[in-house]
Amino acid sequence: MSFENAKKAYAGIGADVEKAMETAAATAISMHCWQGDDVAGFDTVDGGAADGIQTTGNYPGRARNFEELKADFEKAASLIPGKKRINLHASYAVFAEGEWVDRDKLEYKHFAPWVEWAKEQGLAIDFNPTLFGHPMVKDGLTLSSPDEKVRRFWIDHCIAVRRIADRMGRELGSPALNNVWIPDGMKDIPSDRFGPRMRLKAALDEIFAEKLDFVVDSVESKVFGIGLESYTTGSNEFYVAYAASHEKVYPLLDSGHYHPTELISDKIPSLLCFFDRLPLHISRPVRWDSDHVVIFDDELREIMKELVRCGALERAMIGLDFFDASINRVAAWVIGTRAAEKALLWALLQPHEALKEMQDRADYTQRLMLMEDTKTLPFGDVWDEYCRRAGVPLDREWYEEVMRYERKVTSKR
Ligand code: RNT
Ligand code: ZN
Repeated sequence: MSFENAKKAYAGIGADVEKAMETAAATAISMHCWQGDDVAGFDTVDGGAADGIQTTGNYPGRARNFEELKADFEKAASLIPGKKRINLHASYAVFAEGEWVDRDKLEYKHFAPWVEWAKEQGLAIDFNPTLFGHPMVKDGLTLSSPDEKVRRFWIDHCIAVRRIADRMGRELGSPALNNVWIPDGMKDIPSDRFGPRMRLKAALDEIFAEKLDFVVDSVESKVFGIGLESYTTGSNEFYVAYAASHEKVYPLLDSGHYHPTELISDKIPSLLCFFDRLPLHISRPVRWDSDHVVIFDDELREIMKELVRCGALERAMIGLDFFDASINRVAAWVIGTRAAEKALLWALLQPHEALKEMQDRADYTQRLMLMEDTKTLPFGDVWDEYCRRAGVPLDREWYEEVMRYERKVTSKR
């Protein structure tokens, strides 16, 4: 009943609720595996989030291995509507009993168990080389290091990972996004900014040299990190220019990687003028790249609105990137991913055509009125119906299930 009323209310501003729900359900959101274990990974004892990224908090129950991470992910995914992918890092290699190889020697077989599981779950995979939390990060540097051995190790790692990503894409019938983020930078004022960037450029050329059809390559810039306050080798300009001058390499926008007043929602339409794909890491920076759990806030809605009004949902590769170790990790996944789904559906229900037309007529008064006055339309009723049709709990109804899981499973770890 309330859904039917909501449908009518939205029809009043020209929005088709049925179509919006269909489009939202068909748009994949890539859930990052690293929310489940504080970016620890399976391949090092004391690695994990390091080198410019940090998790804070010590909430009990983090996933410690492949079985636990899969189980937690499945629990979270079962409480979230919409189409999902899983985003893995190379540090999540699954080794046979007694086996271990370093990151430059990784092979497809170390990820075959993930692919088998993804097939069962009906998920496609995205992938990332892991250039942090490892002893070969020397003086905070990887691909831009002046040490040839260090560069070689990480180039070989990236080449190996890219091949694995290609095979994953083939196996699952959907190209894998393979995103390169490196921590390279300087705590204090550098005396050479050019040399490291030229080394990074040469390293990337080697990494991307092989033509692989089931990989979409991306490079992720960042303004600064803890311990890398003065300079970041992989800056925004560096990577946008790199991607623009290299076939099938894309700049990935992470919403936490810019100056605090700079928003990626404004960068989306700029990049869409030049790139046919647009990979994203949606995060929530609080004063810095803090990777807080994504919530239904203004910038999340603005990001989704841009994707919708630029007609770019099929070109975008929407991924999430947050990690909070201070609250229940399964709940964090559910809250953040549901918020992204919610914002996507919300964006699909806005009167974009009318608003654009008002802008073109310079009728800014009516534009502001309409933007503001659509905010209180009964969106909650549409979201509830969307969840019902997806067979997942409504808002506030999923929480008890996560608590039950905590009592039975994660608190016992
Ligand atoms: C770090 C980048 C990067 C990582 C993940 C784990 O600042 O955002 O994307 O968070 O790859
Ligand atoms: Zn990121």
